[in-house]
Amino acid sequence: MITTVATQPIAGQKPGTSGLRKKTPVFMGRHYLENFTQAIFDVVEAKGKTFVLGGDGRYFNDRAAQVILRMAAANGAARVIVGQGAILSTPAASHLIRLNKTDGGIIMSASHNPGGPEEDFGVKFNMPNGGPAPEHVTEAMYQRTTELTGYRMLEAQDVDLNTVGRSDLGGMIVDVVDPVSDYAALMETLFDFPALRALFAGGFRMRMDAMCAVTGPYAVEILENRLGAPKGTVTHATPLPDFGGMHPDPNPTWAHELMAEMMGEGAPDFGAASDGDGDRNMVVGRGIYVSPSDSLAVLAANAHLAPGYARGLAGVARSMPTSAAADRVADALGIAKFETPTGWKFFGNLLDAGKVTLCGEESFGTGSDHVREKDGLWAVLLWLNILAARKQSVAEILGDHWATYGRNYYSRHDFEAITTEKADAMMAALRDLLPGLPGREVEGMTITAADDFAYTDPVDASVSAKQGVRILFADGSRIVMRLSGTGTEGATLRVYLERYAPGPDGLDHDPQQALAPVIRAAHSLARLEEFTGRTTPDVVT
Ligand code: G16
Repeated sequence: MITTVATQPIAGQKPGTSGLRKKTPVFMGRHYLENFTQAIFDVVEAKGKTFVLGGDGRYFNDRAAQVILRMAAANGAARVIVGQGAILSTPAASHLIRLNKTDGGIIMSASHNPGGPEEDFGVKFNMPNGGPAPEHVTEAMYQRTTELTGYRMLEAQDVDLNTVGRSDLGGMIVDVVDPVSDYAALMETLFDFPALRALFAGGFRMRMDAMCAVTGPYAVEILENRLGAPKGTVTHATPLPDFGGMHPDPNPTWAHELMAEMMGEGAPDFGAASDGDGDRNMVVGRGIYVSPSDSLAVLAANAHLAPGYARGLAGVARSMPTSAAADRVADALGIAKFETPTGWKFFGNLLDAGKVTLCGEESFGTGSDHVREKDGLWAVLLWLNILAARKQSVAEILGDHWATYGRNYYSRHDFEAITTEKADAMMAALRDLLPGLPGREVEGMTITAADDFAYTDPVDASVSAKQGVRILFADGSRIVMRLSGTGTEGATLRVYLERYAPGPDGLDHDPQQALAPVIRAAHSLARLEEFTGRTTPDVVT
């Protein structure tokens, strides 16, 4: 039986950089998930449609899946394809949406944010192209949450999501599918699996830290079962509702176990980590960390070595705060380059229009036109394919890259859980300062331009304003500051720092030292300590 449950609008159901993310108890609160889900189904007009559903397995994932399924049936959806156990990595969900030509999908994840009864939960909608809903769609969903008076619910028992197969839920088809197999098959079409098998057979050693999150089953199947990497290559391989207490954010701070191993005696040849929902990646060589901005540039310069990209790239896109290292490769290759706001959703139009093949972000995201999300394991496999083809170490490949293109020293400093008012006041003061900055000298560097980044989408001409403050210097250095759109507690200030060394000298400094004057300039221009009371970042990438 279908009932309409009376409800009232709940304040604050506004999706951020990537869907709606809140503390788990908030999501589990009365009507909270139901209201947002109804808003999604109203905006996408669920009747008669087919959707994909899955999540990263965090606490409340299984219960939320049952609620969303009952509401999908009550709203007249024709069919929902669900990952077994309600599990799907974000890139695998994107692939299933595309493969089955569905009308979109709902992904339950708060990505790299910790999971558990007191941690974070999230829900986002992906479009029929497999990519995150663009701003005008998420805005419409938000508007709908402000006027809801009821939601539609089917009264029914739980669907068995643990067994692959088809069932009926109030007239709606539920297809439970293996979460890994279609994704693994896609990877086989892009990369030289025989060469990768030969690499591992030759004694190549790798460590992949799945951080007790969703990538475990995908990495075990592909790296260990299909490519023959030794058992145990993937660590923390079983997804757990609380990620085993880990903070599943693959950066040097949170993936410290992997970092310690890769920097230590007898380190493996290659290390990698992925995040809660499997779309982020961190890549580490023996004794050398690869910044995400450099990773994108190296992948762009070498992608043609993998079969799926042998025909070359149409173009490369990066988010504005990402370093310009990839731009230098695009210029050298004579291909298009694009600079978008933070958020994978901004790459969708460029990918759909065939303007770019590779995309990347400083926030440990890299991907290509194979899906419409960033893809952690894909990036790891592309690196492996390049290592197999070039027969060099990660350090040698990076060294060659910098010698060819120069080095964009880069780091991001995060200041977390600042009171929202203080962070807003600091950003407002900084914005007021911008018009007067060009020509001013700070730390021996001259400011040439300062603005608040605005983006006009080259495909649909939509404009996104206030996407981050940029301060550019005459020597190519750059400061970017913006507030995170994915946090769930107060404000997170992100300070992005960049300095270019043309080479061939000055390429092997410690990034924090090379960036020291830029860091000091950022703190003084933003009056960071005065506004926030902070002097040292919580996370350095
Ligand atoms: C999301 C977005 C990314 C973005 C990142 C950080 O990643 O998909 O495009 O770069 O958040 O955003 P912010 O700086 O606003 O916190 P994920 O992996 O969390 O979905």
